[in-house]
Amino acid sequence: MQAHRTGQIGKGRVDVVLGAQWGDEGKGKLVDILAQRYDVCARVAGGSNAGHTIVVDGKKFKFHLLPSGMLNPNSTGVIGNGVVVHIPTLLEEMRELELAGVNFKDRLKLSDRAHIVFDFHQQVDGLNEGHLGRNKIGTTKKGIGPAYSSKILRNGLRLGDLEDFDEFVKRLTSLVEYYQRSYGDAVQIDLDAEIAYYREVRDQIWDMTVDTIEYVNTAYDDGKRILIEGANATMLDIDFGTYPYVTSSNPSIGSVCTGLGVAPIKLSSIYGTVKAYCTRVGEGPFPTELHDDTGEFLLQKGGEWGTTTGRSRRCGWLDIPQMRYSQLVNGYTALNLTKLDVLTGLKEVKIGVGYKSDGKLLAGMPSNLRILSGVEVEYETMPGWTEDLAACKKFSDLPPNARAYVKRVEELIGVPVRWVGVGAGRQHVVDCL
Ligand code: 2SA
Ligand code: GDP
Ligand code: MG
Repeated sequence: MQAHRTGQIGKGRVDVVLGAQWGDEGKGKLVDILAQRYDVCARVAGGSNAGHTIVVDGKKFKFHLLPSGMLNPNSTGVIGNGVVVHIPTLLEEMRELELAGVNFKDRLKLSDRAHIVFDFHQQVDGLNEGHLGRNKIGTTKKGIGPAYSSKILRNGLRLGDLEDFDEFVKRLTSLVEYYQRSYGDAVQIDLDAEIAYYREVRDQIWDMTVDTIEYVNTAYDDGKRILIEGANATMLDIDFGTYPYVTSSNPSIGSVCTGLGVAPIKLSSIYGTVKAYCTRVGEGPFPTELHDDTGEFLLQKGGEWGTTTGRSRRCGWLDIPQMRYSQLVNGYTALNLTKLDVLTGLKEVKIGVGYKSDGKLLAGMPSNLRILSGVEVEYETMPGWTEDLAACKKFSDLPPNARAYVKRVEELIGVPVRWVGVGAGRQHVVDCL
């Protein structure tokens, strides 16, 4: 019997890149850098809400559904069963990247178990944001919540359902009726046009659809190196994040197993990506948020606008209680500390080191948002630096105050910093090894 069928450790390797804060830490950039040395690059959760920007030789590439590792021509992209796929977005993203010179031929595998995001899921996402039944969350309106709702409610459709198209049409019709009953005239669905669209793209999608669980585990047994790209981040996790101001998936470590079908024993390194400061887009508590000139400085200098929606991101200081919680949940083996260059020019740099509520230091991350929103954050202040970091390659190349900042972050979180980001380009990275 083959090793993957018994769940035993084979010859391959599985490493993971996760977002450690509220997203947009720069996961895509690290995945792109690492992917040059991996055979397979996989997405395991979320959908086209994600936005990963990669800059190579000054040229910008934006990824939403496709794994960011696909710029490496030798790596195969996998969209795991835990991802929700909006097919028009996927095809458009492939088309744009093809125009930019990326070849997808035989390089993309879609899980037959991945659920489909329909246009009406996106419409409903917008309706829900308009206060139909809950508070505004500030979603990307990409249909993520409604598509995962269909999955959980068990009336969703999966890519594998495209195999028998007549059955697909029957189930799609029932799903549309369900939404029409639930939302009445507020949703506009042209069922015939939907069916015609899926009939047209069915073969193209079906050609890329496989049993990715078998594919990934066989690759592992064959000694292949697999890189998993997290989308979104721990504080947006439906279980661990600031619920209800979260996304509808599990962007933390658990989804690597449930969203791809890889056993935990096969995982090697877990890289947490953490921005040298902190940002959040959408609603919800953000204890170290800055509403002053420094916040504006970080927004402008960091170019903190959403990769998918263009919304401006809220900015604040690095939050250690949040990072300790993130470490607790994910067990990072090393950190990727990004955007250190953005702090250059600040006279002083602050780090949030403790949360106090009613004068008492809190031990963990409060689940109660009233408490989290009201915490008083204790800060440590460190001297800033003015030197340009762009050319730094080794830790010793960084100016002393920047080195002291990285060391203090490492000490406070208790995880070694392996990489430091010093610019948006693929070459702008310090490898601390
Ligand atoms: P959703 O659309 O249901 O997942 O939104 C729920 C919450 O999750 C947040 N969210 C994100 N936060 C940061 N970055 C994301 N991706 C894009 C990017 C965002 C953009 O890379 O910039 O372009 O605006 C992302 N996707 C979801 C969202 O803001 C809600 O708080
Ligand atoms: P992701 O969702 O975690 O992949 O991050 P995004 O791509 O949404 O946002 C990160 C932004 O910061 C992108 O525009 C990146 O090009 C940029 N970026 C990544 N790392 C660095 C860095 O070290 N320095 C600077 N200045 N920009 C960076
Ligand atoms: Mg992003």
